[in-house]
Amino acid sequence: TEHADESAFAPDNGDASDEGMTEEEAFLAKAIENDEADANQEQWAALILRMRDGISSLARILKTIENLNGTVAHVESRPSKTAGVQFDVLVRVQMPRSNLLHLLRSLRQSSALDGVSLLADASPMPATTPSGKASVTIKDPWFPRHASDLDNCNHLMTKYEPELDMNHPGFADKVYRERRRVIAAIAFDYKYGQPIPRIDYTQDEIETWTGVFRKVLDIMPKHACSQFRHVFALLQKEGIFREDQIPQLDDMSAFLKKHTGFTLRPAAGLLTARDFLASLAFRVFQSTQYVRHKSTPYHTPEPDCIHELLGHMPLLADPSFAQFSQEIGLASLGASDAEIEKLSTVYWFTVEFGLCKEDGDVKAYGAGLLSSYGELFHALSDKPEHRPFEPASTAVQPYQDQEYQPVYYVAESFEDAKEKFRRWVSSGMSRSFEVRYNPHTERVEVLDSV
Ligand code: HBI
Ligand code: FE
Repeated sequence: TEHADESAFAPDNGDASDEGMTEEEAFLAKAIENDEADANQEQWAALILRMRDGISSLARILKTIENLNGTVAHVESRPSKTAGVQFDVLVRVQMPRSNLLHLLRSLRQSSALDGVSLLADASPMPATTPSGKASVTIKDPWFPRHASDLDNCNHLMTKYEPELDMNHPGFADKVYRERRRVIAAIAFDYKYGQPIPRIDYTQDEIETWTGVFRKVLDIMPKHACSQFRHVFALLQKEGIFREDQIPQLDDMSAFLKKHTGFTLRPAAGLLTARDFLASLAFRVFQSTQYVRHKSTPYHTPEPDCIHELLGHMPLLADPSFAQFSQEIGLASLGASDAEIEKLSTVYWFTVEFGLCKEDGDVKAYGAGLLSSYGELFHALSDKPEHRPFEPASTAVQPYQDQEYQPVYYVAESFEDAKEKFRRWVSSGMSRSFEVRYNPHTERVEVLDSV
């Protein structure tokens, strides 16, 4: 699966003072000169690439690394604070020393880059925090303590970026990629407390929305759980859900706030599980704002705002479901990587693909089912297996993100799922403290246990 959450980005103080060879690079060059035999030795290194415009040239750089017999272990991007640089991209590689030196020299000549830093001798995965604070032990992990700390929780998984994934439906579409870049910039610039900028959606984008909206209207009466249908009707009544208009995140956020205190933040794409789950602890949902490529209106390899709005938002306005979501978020704060993986899996089989009982029938409540026609009918057919939701076993069930699931979990109710989840968390997590959310201060309080 996909998680490599710990970031090795150093604090970004905005100064890119990179004149000529760095100390590490000089050291590397000398080591190779002095000892020819050493040139083929495999070396771990972390590079920080300062991309001038967009991350599209990253694909080419990664290809170069591959050609130089390098192995890319980790890629991470974040918006840069340096003027004239759009993104800082951290790339952790393992490659022969001489090739590494060669790579550095050619990167330094690249017009796409404003500079490269080499963090030599980076071990495969050093313990640092998303905020780049000094190395920490598992007992003292960094995690957001206040809703405003989520400004630092916007690390993207690069798995499905249209600029990097050749199979992405938007890969070859320049106009689409530019649109994505503009909308992603809004998310990267966003700070806690600001209104979410409105997007003037194009006719093409609205058409894609209309198509999916109609399908949801079509399947909902028979297959969606009652809570989903209830909120959906409210959203229609308030004019937020209409077939001829894509809802603005800011309006949706205000609606959710009234019902459950949930609010939205704009997200640039698929976030790391750790960042995404952490926001749920604050009743914040990080939602994408772009629309899938028009060539694949009923399928998207990554979340888009149609999926978030139609699939996720209705239930975030349901008190019981909102609380269940927040519990998953709270459990993720300070969790180990292995625990984050388990929590993601629980999230996957509940919030994304969950089924529940209702008056003797099985209904869908998962966003991935309610916003995707095909999988919904598969899930409710007799092909896949239905099992009762049980966090301990659900958490270790392998899942599919390319094809339909072979197994779905059926909850008795949101209340029951929440109770079971709570019990599982209190019996099985490794952390030595408990957390409690204070809604008045929007702060997570840490309670030492034992
Ligand atoms: N990022 N923007 C965004 N939207 C999601 O729905 C999302 C995410 N990152 C991870 C994720 N969902 C889940 O698959 C779990 O890994 C938590
Ligand atoms: Fe989703």
